[in-house]
Amino acid sequence: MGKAKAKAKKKTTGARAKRDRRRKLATEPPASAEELLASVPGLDALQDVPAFDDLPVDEAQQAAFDDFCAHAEEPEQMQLGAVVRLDRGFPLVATADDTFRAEHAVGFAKSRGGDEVLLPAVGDRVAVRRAPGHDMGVIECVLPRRTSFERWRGRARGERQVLCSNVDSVLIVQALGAGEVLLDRVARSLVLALDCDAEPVVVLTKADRCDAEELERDLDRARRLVGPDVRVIVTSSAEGRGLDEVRACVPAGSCAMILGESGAGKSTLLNALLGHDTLATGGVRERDDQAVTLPSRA
Ligand SMILES: Nc1nc2c(ncn2[C@@H]2O[C@H](COP(=O)(O)OP(=O)(O)O)[C@@H](O)[C@H]2O)c(=O)[nH]1
Ligand SMILES: [Mg+2]
Repeated sequence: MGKAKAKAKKKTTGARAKRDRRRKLATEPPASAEELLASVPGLDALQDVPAFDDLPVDEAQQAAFDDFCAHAEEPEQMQLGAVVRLDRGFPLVATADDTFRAEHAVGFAKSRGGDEVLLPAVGDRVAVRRAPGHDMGVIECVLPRRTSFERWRGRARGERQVLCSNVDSVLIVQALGAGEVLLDRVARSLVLALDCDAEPVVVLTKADRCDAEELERDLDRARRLVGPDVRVIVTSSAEGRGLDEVRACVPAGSCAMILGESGAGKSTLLNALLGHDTLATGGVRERDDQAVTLPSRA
C-alpha cells in the first residue's frame, strides 16, 4: 500500500471510530451526577496531592476573596481554596484545614454569560463554601487568575478552555532519539506559554537514546529557535540526567505545567522528579488534570 493510501485509510478508520463513539454517547443515557461522583477516586487513593500552602495566594486573589465574602450569604462557611485536581469534572480543593471534593454552584457558568473560561480549572484559587455537615464543597467564585493556559475548542463556537491556571512556567517536552526534534511543535508551545505569561523552558528528554553528535545537533537547533532567553535542558529519566536542572525551574511555591505530545516522556520525567511512580507511563491513559507537589529539596 502506498503512503497516500495508508494515510487515507487511517483517516477513514479515525472518522469511523469518532462516529461510533458519538452513536454510543447518543444511545447511552448520561451518567447521573451520583454515578459520576462514585467513580471519582477517594483522597486516600491519591499520592503527592498538593497542600494549600504549596500554592500561594497572591494579593489580588486574597482581596477578591475578602470582597466576595463581604457580600456572600453566611460568609463564615466560605473558605479560600486551591483546585488541585479535576476528576470527571469534580474539583478536588485544598484549603488551609482540609482537602475535599467540590462541585461548582448551580448556574455558575450561566451567571457569567455561559463563558466556560470561568469554570474552575486545576491551579485555580477559589472561594468554596463548606456548609456544616456536608462532605462536598461548593465553589462559588474563581478568584482572579494570575496566568491561564488556554486552548481553543469547538472551532465554530470559538470557546476557550482553561487547561491550567496560575502557572509560572511551562515545561515544553520533546523526545530525543527519534529523528530530528520537531521544532515546529516547540515553536507552537512556546507561543502558547508566552501567550499566558508563563516562562517557557524546553526539556529535551530521552538523551540516552541518541549519540553525542545527534544530541549536539538537536540542542543547537533548539537553542537557535528559542534564543538566549529561554532555557533548554537535556534530560534522561532513565539515567537521572538533568533532573536537578528541571527542579531548579520549579522552586517551592511555584507552579509548572508539563506540555508535550503523548510518548514524549512527561509522566516518566515527573515520576523521576517525585522519586516514585505516581503516574502511569507508556501510553496508559490517566488523568492529566492534576497537580503534584515535588518533594522538598532542602
Ligand atoms: N530510553 C528512555 N525511555 C524513556 C525515557 N523517558 C520515558 N521513556 C519511555 O518513553 C515511553 C513514554 O513515556 P511516558 O512518560 O509515558 O510519556 P508521556 O506520554 O509523555 O507521559 C515509555 O515507554 C517510557 O519508558 C528516557 O529518559 N529514556
Ligand atoms: Mg503520560
